[in-house]
Amino acid sequence: MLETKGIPYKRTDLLPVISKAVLRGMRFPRNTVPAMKIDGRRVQGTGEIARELDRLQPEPPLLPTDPAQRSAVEEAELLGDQELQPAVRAILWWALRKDKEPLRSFSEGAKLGIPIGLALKTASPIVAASAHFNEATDENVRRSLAALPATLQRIDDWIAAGTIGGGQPNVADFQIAPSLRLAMTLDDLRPAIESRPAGELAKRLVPDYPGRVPPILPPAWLQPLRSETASTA
Ligand SMILES: N[C@@H](CCC(=O)N[C@@H](CS)C(=O)NCC(=O)O)C(=O)O
Repeated sequence: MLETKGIPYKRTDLLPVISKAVLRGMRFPRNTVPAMKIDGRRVQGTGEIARELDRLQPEPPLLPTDPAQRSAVEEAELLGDQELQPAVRAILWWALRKDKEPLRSFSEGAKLGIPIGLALKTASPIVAASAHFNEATDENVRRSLAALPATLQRIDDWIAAGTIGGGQPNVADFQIAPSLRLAMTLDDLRPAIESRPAGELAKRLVPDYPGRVPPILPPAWLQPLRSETASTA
């Protein structure tokens, strides 16, 4: 979003879980990333950051001014934040708890301030805690996978309607595309996403995304996505 506005910035990446303590230590009101200090103020969360950036520098807008367009974008934003992202996180942490080896691939290019090897040594408790915080239970992952085809269809429909996926990305694009891109790091999920409009949008907005998880999910759990790939082929 900062790049869209042409605002220069310095980025720091934080390890999951450790991020909570760091943000508290920096006196941010909540414990989630993204979190930004701008002109001495602390602004946190994709949505709040977008609205603050629009206030500081209105052009190009991250939220449409037309009321009907704005409420459509806000509906898409909500789905990205409340449905898509939690589902993808639960699936990813479930997979990483089964096999930690792919974690190394996610650290590529991270600006952590400590060596990657050292960071990876702390991985076990972080993966366990993240799996817990993100409700990476068998039941939740199965439910998330079953709900994914409908979520992807809603995203494709918003792209067709021009709510997201336009030439000028808005806050809903920025809320949705990174989660789609994260989902595409899983070999199990990528085929169901990459060739549809949602996948094209994710690749366009987030061309480089580190991380790759080889197939690991039980095939029966992936059935809802398989039939989806077949019916859209
Ligand atoms: N989509 C949310 C993301 C906020 C969020 O849930 N961030 C996660 C990471 S993606 C977080 O910091 N969780 C704390 C943790 O996992 O320790 C937003 O709009 O800001």
